[in-house]
Amino acid sequence: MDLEKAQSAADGTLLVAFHADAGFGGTSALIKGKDGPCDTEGYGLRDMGTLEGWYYTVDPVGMWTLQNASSYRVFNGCNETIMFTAGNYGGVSSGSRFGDQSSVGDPFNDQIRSMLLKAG
Ligand SMILES: [Ca+2]
Repeated sequence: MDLEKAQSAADGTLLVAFHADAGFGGTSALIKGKDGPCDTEGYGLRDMGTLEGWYYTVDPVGMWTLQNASSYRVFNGCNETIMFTAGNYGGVSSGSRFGDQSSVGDPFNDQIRSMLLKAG
């Protein structure tokens, strides 16, 4: 991460923290939004393989955490989330989940590839 991106990440609003293990364990990746807390329109993580255009910080293990996410916590109004097993909101949809998810369960375990987040 270059300095400019790091500064931007520091200024963003924390939306979601993904963890590699269930129960909010293992390595984590923090995703931050450019437009403040979640509202009813919310945010979309279209491609969790690249997160192009997003502010984010990850541990030294890097993007691996996102591809192996097994739990996540939500912040700043992003109470409602919908997971997808393919990019661009394709594949299997989880339907609306509310609040922190200590275990995303199959078929989403290690397979979240895109996500919608909003105020629910
Ligand atoms: Ca995992």
